[in-house]
Amino acid sequence: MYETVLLDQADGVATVTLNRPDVLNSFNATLHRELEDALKRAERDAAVRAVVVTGAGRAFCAGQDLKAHLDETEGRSRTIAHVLREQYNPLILRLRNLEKPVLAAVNGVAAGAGVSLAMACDLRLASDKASFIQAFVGVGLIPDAGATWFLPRHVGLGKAFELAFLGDRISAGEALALGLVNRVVPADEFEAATRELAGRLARQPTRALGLMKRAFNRALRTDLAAALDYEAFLQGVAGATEDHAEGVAAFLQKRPPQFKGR
Ligand code: T3D
Repeated sequence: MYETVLLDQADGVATVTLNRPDVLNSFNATLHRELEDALKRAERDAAVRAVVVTGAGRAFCAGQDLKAHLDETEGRSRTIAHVLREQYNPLILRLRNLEKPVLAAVNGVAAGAGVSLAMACDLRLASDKASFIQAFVGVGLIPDAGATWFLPRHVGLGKAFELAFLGDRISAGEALALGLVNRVVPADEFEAATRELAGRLARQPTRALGLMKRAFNRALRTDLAAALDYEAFLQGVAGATEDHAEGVAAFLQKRPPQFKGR
């Protein structure tokens, strides 16, 4: 269906694989277009209740394709801003606003906007072969694709400065200690662990998870009173779902709930 993305769907999970392994799944315009389209499909398909973003081969994503960039654009300093506005920023916002759980399965190295992509997902599961680099400084750029927003929130301001200023490669274990990833698993268990976690997410009450995402997104930019008010509003929506009724019935009947995602 696509040239640079694989889209697979099973058991309520859509897996979107960046598929440019020869260039460590770095972004060109085609990958941007196809990734957007794949995410849009996953968002609209009611049978999809969790989304996994991962990379083919040994890398997760090495950020912007530094070779393709020169071929695809003219007038470089002007077009970097253009590429960010036209390609990266909509992608990051799509991920943050997608009202289904999105898991980054970080199979290998993530660099530059590749780290931003992982940070824009809701959860990050890393292989112990994964590593993370704020590679921007190495090419004289600033962290982008949301990195200035996500990174200090995940690791704190002091560590964000260190990672951004020095551009050092950190291991999956260090990323876990910093709170940049949720879990690290051995490489030979990574696919099974990804399937297991994504499957669990897909069996949760999907509407409630989507509303939680909306609430967290909003709470990051409001005060407590506004967050409380918005929680009350969204809880009214969650409370009217079939999954809420099922959760309460299952509790009272002392059985596991069977959520349907509606
Ligand atoms: O439009 C804009 O510019 C704005 C957006 C900017 C967002 C950004 O992401 S800026 C940051 C761009 N990314 C980088 O600077 C990372 C560049 N890559 C690396 O530093 C290293 O490749 C890694 C640390 C990620 C991995 O190192 P290693 O030693 O495991 O692999 P390698 O040998 O460097 O790379 C393997 C191949 O992938 C190699 O090709 P070759 O020599 O086998 O033909 C290499 O050139 C290619 N590759 C890796 N990263 C990129 C890439 N090709 C194009 N673009 C890349 N980003």
